[in-house]
Amino acid sequence: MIFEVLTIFPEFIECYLKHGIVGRALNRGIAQVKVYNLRDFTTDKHKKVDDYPYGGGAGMVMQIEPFSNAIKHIKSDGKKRKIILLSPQGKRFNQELALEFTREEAVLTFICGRYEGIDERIKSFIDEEISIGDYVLSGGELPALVIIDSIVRLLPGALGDELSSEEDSFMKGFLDYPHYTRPEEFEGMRVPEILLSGDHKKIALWRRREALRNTFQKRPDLLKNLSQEDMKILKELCSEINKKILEDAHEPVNN
Ligand code: 9D3
Repeated sequence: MIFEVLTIFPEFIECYLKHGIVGRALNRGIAQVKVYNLRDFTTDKHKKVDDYPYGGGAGMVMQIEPFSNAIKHIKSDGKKRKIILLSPQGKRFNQELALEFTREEAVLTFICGRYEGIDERIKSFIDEEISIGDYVLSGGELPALVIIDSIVRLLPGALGDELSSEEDSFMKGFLDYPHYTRPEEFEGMRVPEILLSGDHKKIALWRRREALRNTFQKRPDLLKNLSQEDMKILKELCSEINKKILEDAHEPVNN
């Protein structure tokens, strides 16, 4: 899979992509990221990419010419591509969209803006507009990295043996279960006994239960289309929780 990023901060993109799972996947050739410096597509000696807004107001607006030059240059290889503008006004990115992009044949080209935004005429060059959520960032670079990271992890061979995507799909749509490593006891807090038992079936059931508990308590909006088995576990959890509430209500009060 081929990604391209057009930005005034190419080092920022390259730096992130060197490390971790994505860095390794790129080294293995599972995906490729080409980074383009917008300033290389300016024509004045100051490599200017922004100017004052027509109509006045605070801040600067990114000019259309460097983007136009860059996109024409990038497109000149004739490959099929999807040009994606990162913008707070875009369609909200999520895991489902990440999965859809893994099936994309075209090169994905991300356009990153800075300052107050890009001249509206950028719209004539783009195929999609994407946001990563409702919070204000300083530009499109982090969103481009977020999207590339989430897609590359899903590509076959990107996750090593230590992280099985089999497990990922087992827990798909749920929050995670709690994790523990050595020591067995830390400041009086013990690792749940079941995890030390070596009984893999019981451990799998416990993890599923705890994942369901986490999801039910923190993100009930994620609980839909539960299997019969999960529904049964959830009902047990609910009666356990209700039992605790009743017990607490019968505690003598201290007054
Ligand atoms: C403070 C400026 N804002 C006035 C209402 C508009 C604004 C312009 C440019 C807000 C953010 C940005 C820069 N952000 C992005 O380019 C961006 C972004 C984001 O800020 N949040 C979530 N997803 C994205 S994708 C691109």
